[in-house]
Amino acid sequence: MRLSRYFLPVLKETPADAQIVSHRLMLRAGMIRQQAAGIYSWLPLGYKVLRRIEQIVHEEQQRAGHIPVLMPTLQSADLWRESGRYDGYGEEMLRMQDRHGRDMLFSPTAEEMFTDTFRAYVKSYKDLPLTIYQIQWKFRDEIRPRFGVMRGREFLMKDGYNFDLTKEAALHAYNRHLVSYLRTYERMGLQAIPMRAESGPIGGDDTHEFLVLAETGESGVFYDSEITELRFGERAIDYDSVEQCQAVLEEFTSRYARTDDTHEQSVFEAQVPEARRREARGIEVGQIFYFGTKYSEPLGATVSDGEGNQVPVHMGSHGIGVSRLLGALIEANHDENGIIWPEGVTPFHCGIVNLRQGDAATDAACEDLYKAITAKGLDPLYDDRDERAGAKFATMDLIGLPWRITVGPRGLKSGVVELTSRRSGESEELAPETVVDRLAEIYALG
Ligand code: 5CA
Repeated sequence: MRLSRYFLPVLKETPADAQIVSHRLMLRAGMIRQQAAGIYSWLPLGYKVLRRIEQIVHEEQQRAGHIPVLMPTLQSADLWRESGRYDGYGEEMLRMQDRHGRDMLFSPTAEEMFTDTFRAYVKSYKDLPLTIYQIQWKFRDEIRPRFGVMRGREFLMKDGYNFDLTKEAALHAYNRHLVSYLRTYERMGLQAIPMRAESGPIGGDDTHEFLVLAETGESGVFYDSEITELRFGERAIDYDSVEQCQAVLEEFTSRYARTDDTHEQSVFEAQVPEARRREARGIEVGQIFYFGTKYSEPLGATVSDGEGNQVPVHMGSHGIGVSRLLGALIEANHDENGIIWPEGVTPFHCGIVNLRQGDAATDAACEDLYKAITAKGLDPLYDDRDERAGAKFATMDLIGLPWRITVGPRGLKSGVVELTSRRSGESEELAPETVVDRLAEIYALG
């Protein structure tokens, strides 16, 4: 993409009403625009990152054997009356009526809709296990939407639902989700810690939330520094193996504690040597639940068990805050000049800065680089505007592309361009062909 033809409405001023750094940077980098409290438009740069996050979530869900579908956002209140949640859900549910006076709502979550779909088609234990999921917009009329996409009213969620014959099978689905979530966050360059949690309106006794470590997180946590070294992407995990999925869960047991839970803390302190104890704050980027037959029973989602009985299926639901992840990623990856995207989610793989726009040799070198990088299957952003070098660098730093190639007449005379890492700030002078190979190498590995 050529910046002169792109739509990147960066702001010079720091927006006064944005309290946390990710919100400020998303507005300044022209990623989102607020349309109403907690409701945002996704501008090209923000939309690109959102799509990359979605893509990773889809790939990791399907690697775990889960099947994508798409359900409506507007749902009939009658279905929610069947589960008993229509009256109980409270003010967070946005309710409306259609022209016939029928009660409708904008889905804040979708246990009822998925259970209804299941009961309509699946009748036998032979069709289990089954896990279906969607990535779809949700609406929760939060009393205090704040921090940009971090606590929105409209937000994008991956929500998945497992249907199993027995409690044991459903707990395997729970553990499988736990492992696949750890891989998902890791691919985005995030360190996530799964912690036992409260279930709230979703229900059930077994639930873990996933915290990404960042200063502005809402939850305080103690953790064992060794768990930040666990790498899931490098393991050949068999998602069908009950033992392998369970063993991961066990790797985390007693190696973290909520700062407001004295019982967890004493277990943690007994288990983890002092030198390895760390304290941090975390942002909740996902949560998994096992709730048994809470929805299948009232909605009549039963299957034949092969022994002549109709039994309600055991279920769980599993959410990832897809739009919130953009905020969490920026909270965990930024400096005073702007965002620093991890390679796994960056909107463009690199930036090309032309220091002397209009100079025939510099323009030609930039064009050649642009073509060569594109030919490798990468997506560069070429700053071809007639702007000062300082302004071009500031834009690149703000939008946070991990690699910047700077092309100027002086370097070209000695056959080199400059490759700069956004994260370390270090630069190297290299021949243009070497830069192209280097980028191809970085992204093949990343
Ligand atoms: N039905 C279950 C799992 S599918 C469910 O709704 N879980 S949840 O309530 O925990 O939401 C899942 C994830 O969505 C949360 O972990 C969080 O990352 C994200 N989320 C929840 N509320 C908001 C919000 N107001 N703004 C942005 N993200 C949110």
